[in-house]
Amino acid sequence: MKVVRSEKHRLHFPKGELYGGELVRPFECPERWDIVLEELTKRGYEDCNDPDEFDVGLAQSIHTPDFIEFLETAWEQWAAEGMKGEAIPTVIPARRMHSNRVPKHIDGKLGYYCMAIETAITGGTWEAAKSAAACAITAQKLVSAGDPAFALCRPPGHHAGKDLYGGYCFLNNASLAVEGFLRDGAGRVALLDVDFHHGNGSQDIFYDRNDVLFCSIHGHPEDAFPHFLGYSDERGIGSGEGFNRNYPLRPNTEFSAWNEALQDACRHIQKFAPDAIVVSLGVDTYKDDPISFFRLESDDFTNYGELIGRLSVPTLFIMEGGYAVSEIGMNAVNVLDGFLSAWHYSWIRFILLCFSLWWSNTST
Ligand code: OKP
Ligand code: ZN
Repeated sequence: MKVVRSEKHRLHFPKGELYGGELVRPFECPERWDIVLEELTKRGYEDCNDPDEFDVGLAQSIHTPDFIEFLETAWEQWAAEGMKGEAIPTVIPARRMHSNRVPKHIDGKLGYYCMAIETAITGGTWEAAKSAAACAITAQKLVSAGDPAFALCRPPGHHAGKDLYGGYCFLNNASLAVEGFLRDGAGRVALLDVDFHHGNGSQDIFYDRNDVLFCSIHGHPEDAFPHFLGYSDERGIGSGEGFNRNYPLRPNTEFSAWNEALQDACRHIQKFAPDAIVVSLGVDTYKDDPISFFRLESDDFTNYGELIGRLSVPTLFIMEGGYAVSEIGMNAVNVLDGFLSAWHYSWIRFILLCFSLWWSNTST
């Protein structure tokens, strides 16, 4: 399995995240990336630094052009207004206000495009977001060429919608990869989101489509961020009906119950018979995650990686969340190790099957 990553992620690191009424050091920090890379190196994963260029055309097929332009210019506009801090909205189009007119002033624009205001935009944010998206697409190409891959994306992406940023996300890296697979000839792609938080952005992007099956296992929106999406009755719309599956789970969910949800998702993925699977890999399901409430242990990550590997479908892993920083490397790479053990095993089985067919042919 090859790893694609970019040092440019460091260009995005706001000083403040609005949390508990205070501006705290963001949970989504560069050390997360360092620790995952360190663990990958330790366990002998092949490192491909430097992704290809960011593909704007592809990005425009999942995000609106006005949103992309906003991300590109937000910091400039904010700075031009003489604002002293990092760019955070203060006004959001709530019920019965216009939510379809893009305001001219940057304060209005930020509110228009934002889904959660903990996420500040800084001078380096756009470059970093593009580099994460580029990693996802470069890794997708490796998978299309026949090898499983891991994109060590930072900032993450699954909360970013067609024209929404927030929840630490700007461009939806996993959805871009899905679109990349389809563009390169896949007929159907499954997007499996195992991050603790509901992938509202990915759901938004593919909600009316039947060529992408989206499955997400996450903290129940009654109890957890992003609070306004992720219920089990959200099943897709129009021809997308039945191609969106949410598994909201309650506080203190242990691996056994979590794994049942994953097994159900895997059954649906199998029935869907995708040409590729993209996994939104957040490891904030870990028991000691500081902002989440599931109870997975480090070994459980290996275990469910195997389950994904047994699907025997070309698979791309995209890094999303995980905020127990010192354990993020172990947990994320456990999933990859588990996947690879099952993946290799399924190839051995396949070769043995071919051999036994050949043997029974020649011996009769
Ligand atoms: C991004 B990803 C909890 C506040 C939650 C935002 C969390 C974004 C998670 N009190 N703040 O899905 O890991
Ligand atoms: Zn998360």
